[in-house]
Amino acid sequence: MDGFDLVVRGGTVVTSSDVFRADVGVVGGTIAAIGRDLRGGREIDAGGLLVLPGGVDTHCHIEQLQKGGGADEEGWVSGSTACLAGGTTTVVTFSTQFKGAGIAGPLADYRRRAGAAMVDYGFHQIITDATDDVIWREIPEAVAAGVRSLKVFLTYDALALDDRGFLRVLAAARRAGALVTVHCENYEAIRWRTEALLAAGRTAPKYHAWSRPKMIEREAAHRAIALAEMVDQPIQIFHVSCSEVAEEIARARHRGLKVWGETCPQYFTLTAGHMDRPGFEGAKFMCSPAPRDAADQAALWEDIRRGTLDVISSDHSGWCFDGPRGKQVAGRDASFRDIPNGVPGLMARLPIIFSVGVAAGRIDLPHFARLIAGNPAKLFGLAGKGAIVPGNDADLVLWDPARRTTLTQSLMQHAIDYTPYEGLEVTGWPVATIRRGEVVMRDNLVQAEPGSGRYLARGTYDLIRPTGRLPDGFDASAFA
Ligand code: DUC
Ligand code: ZN
Ligand code: ZN
Repeated sequence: MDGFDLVVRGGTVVTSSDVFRADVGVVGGTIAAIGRDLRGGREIDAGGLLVLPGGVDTHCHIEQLQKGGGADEEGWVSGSTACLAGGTTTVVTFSTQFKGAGIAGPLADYRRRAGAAMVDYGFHQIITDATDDVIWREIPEAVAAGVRSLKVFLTYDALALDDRGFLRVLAAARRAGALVTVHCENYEAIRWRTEALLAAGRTAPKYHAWSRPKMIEREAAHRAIALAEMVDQPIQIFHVSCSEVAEEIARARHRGLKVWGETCPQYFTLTAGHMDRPGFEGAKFMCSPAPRDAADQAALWEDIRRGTLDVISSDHSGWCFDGPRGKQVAGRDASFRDIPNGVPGLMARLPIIFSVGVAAGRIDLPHFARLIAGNPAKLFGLAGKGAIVPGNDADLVLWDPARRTTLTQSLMQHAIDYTPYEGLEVTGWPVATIRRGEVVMRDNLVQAEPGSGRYLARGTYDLIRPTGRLPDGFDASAFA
């Protein structure tokens, strides 16, 4: 067969279910055929390489607005560059609401800023203030504009919703037809332990983990699931750090609830011990929930294998280590309470998960493809993304499964000034990234036009339809 604009020839294609030798033919940026002996105007030799779906990162923070003004240090051009260099072609990032303000204004600002994107993108809307106007007018408008997921925080002074506020958001999402993602940690328990640690003079970065032990995450996940069950609203629990939380998800799923779980590379590679480095160095590894220990990592792999956790995102956060705006915003002697949470990982996500997952023999190739692309695309309604099938966008990564690389800051193409994975040796590396049929990265060199990324307005889809099971059969979301 000929007449393709582009043919990726002779690679080993990895779909969500199979692995086989084939050519991939592209017409007009879309996968037109998968087969043998395809011919096209341009051909790329993929002999000896895997052909993977372009990565879909449904939890990453790019150019997020800060309360005091300005945005965090990862902009759309640098963030997209890091994504494409690491094999990710689609992201869902965040629009934030500040308490006391609405969501339409910031969302318009995020849309404008994302005009520079070089990856395809969508937004989750963070809700921190469940006012009547936000709940009854602004959320439906945002969802109608294609922002089909909301994020709520159950902790953090500036972000946390109380249970009533959370219920109101769940109800609004149910009415509008949106997924709710949840940061699960118990706010009051963290406050109490933090007060105690600070009073005891335990202020170093390592005490971040002490301030939020696993039961704090588990309790919040249990509560989030119970409240979501009461409203009959599908949720995804973000950044699951330990099996205790996955157990809550498994139990919910067993009962037929629509509850999904995401985890991140940091929970397979970092431990609380990393935060115990001398001086302020431990701040580089500080994220929430906190990294746990080696036994927790092993248990988390079991949750991946069972399918309880079915998405691995980066949770990339835009805090530099040096300088006045990032980890040291409160000074180099700041207590753990005042150090911003989050680690960078846009570029490292696929190499790490391939290495510790596939190369280490823990998961097979289709499972890898589902975790980093297929499942997030399905769960978040990203039509045409996440899988190598005819009709989908031709988002592909040519992957050398044997190449060994030592991760180091000079390889990362993000704007952040460090990587928490410094010195980590990985097996498997992206050789080329193709976005909608265009080769946008080759041998670590990203060549894409700022503004060539597309906004993905997400329409309604079956997966997040409520189950129809309500306590007493009463749909409270119709009234409050
Ligand atoms: N939660 C996130 O989702 N991202 C960064 C920090 C945090 O606590
Ligand atoms: Zn979070
Ligand atoms: Zn996050």
